Amino acid sequence: MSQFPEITKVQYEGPDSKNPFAFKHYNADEVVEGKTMSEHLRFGAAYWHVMRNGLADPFGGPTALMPWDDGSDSVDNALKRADVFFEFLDKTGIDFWCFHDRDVAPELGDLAKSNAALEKVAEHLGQLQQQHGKKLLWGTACLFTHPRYAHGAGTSPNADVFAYAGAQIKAAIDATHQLGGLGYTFWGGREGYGSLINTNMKRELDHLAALLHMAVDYKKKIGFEGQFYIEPKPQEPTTHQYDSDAAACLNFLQAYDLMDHFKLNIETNHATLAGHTMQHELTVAIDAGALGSIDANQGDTLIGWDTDQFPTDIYGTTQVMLKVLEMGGFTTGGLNFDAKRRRESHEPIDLIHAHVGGMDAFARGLKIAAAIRADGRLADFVKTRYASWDSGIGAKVESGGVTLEDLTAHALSAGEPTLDSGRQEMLENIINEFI
Ligand code: XUL
Ligand code: CO
Repeated sequence: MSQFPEITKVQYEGPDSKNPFAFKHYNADEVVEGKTMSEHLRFGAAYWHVMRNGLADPFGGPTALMPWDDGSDSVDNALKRADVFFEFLDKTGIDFWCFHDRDVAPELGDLAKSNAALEKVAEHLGQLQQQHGKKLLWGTACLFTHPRYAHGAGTSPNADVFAYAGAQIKAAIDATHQLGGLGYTFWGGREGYGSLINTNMKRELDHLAALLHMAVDYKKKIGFEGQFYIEPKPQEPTTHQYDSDAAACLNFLQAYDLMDHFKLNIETNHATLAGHTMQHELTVAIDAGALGSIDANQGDTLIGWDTDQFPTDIYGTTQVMLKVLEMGGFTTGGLNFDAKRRRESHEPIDLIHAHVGGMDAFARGLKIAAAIRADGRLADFVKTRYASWDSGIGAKVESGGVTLEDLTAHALSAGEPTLDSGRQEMLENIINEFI
């Protein structure tokens, strides 16, 4: 029985369409800069938001209607949910998906039972993937919901909890591998602290690195070729999370000799919480050769928490797509909608509206970004702004070997530098020409 009977499959109808169930901009097979839109955008749906998010908030319980869900923690219920999820992927035309172990299968009385449940559900998910022609973008382990992880998982002061987390990661990597996952994400929901009064930060970080090295070893051992990602977030749930932003993650990876094995999964709302723009976070990751994937959403600048809204801001999606195109596109990664409906949008069909809007916003961002690149004025301006580094003293500094004495000799002969305008407003106007 269909759970989204209002629609068959969302189709592209073009910008003039008034059909709420049609794409106005996302035309999967349309070619932009030599690739189709679906190849560029690689949309993913988050199992935890689509199937498991009841839309509760700190002041009130769940509102989401899920007529397919009997509310039990049974494997049977988990199997039925999976069927609905793949109907949803078909109808929206989303090619990829992401999951936590505990989204897809229940946590049962003990680890062995939970592992068995995950294996059973993963088998069914594998069949559904085949039938529906969908791919797993990444899997992950939920190491933050259960009370045992209250003090952390890989950074818990309790070694037994650390071991439990390792066991859960092993099983989640197994499931991801079995499902042909293109990646595996580590988001350290509880990897941080509430207060330094009771925290040994150095030991906690050493332990986290040890756990990640074990994951790298295990991945090699079983022949899992998916990309490992770390997802930065500065706070919430903990006061300070160790993977606070892209730069902190890169520093951690470098300090513990993990750079070769990880890329970053950057989320827009997490950038906002870190006090950075998404553009900043993407640039930091790309410049280190480490942008792997994106959790596509947006925050509310009027609320200081992780609201995980669907991306609708065209300016924002344009900035993201400018960066993705500049990088040469995704390889293993994609745009995973780590986004939830508002608590008031409680009907199943709102899931469709939300994703259609996010897909269209990114399709527009892609087209606008491609037009800005074809125009070339922005890139030319930046190139010219740095022209003094292409010859003379600038080129010598870049190729190395220049001393402070050399700089002094140059400054003495060149005299007071003349500065060109940064023309920020003119460049902002150019972007608006295309939006
Ligand atoms: C939490 C968050 C997670 C990760 C996966 O803010 O973004 O859903 O993406 O654990
Ligand atoms: Co996320």
